[in-house]
Amino acid sequence: EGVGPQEYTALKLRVLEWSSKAADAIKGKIPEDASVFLVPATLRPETMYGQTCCFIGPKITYGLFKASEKEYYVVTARAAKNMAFQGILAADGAIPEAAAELVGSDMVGTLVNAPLSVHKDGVRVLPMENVLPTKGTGVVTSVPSDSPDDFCTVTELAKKPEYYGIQKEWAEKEIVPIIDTPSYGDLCAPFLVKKLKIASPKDVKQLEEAKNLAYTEGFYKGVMKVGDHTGLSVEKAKPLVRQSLIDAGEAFAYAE
Ligand code: A2H
Repeated sequence: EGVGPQEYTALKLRVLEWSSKAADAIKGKIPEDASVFLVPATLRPETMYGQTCCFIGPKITYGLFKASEKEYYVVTARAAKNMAFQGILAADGAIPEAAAELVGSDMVGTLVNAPLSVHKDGVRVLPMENVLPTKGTGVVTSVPSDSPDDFCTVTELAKKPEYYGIQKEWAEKEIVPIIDTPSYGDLCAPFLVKKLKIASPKDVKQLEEAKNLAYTEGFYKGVMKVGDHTGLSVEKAKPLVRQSLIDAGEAFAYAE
């Protein structure tokens, strides 16, 4: 953890189709014509092309918070409070009240639109035990090509779909290369997970090492392989991708 404030990009993943449990929990609590977004906080906006699913903590409680007349955000109450202070929610700086509450596990299977993702038909909400309720928004978008944590979790989910109460194919969306690196190739996270012999999301120590290696290599030596900034270094592409997402209304700045 750094000392200064962490500048995240908060991405807006619009709900296309709720899981049945989530649909029941929010019924009648928000206007029929409102859009609801799951809002993951990321430090790697340039990797959003590679989103294959969206993680929630199965035991974490989330709220639907009003951002405008027609938009609601799904985040933890803690994040909503920070957002209100930052002028992001329609709460006028007051402590925001959730229009509805949802437990993470109830949202599993929900289909969301992931901005920039190569998976244009949407991606599924899936459970991740390692999501911390005390960091970001409690929602994590999954980019298994470049995040060892994400790769390890989708691999685990695809191994035991019944145990996790999901459909196997939800965890098996194609992982496309988005960033090329000199040392680890163009699928940095799968490469490092294999190299360090990481077997499950419980190998926390090796995952930490893989995460540091992937981050340093990707950020300082990576080159974009997809999108408007193909051929540009990650270092230069990152702020450009972030700004275009914000300009398109698909993301906003969030700090904590
Ligand atoms: B990152 P920092 Cl491709 N619990 O986004 C656990 N992890 C969380 C979280 C939470 N509540 N909130 C955010 N995160 C993840 C992309 C990514 C990320 C890539 C590579 C590395 C990476 C796609 N997942 O993060 O502790 C989010 O995953 C490695 C550092 O605030 C977010 O960025 O520094 C990052 O951790 C924020 O971690």
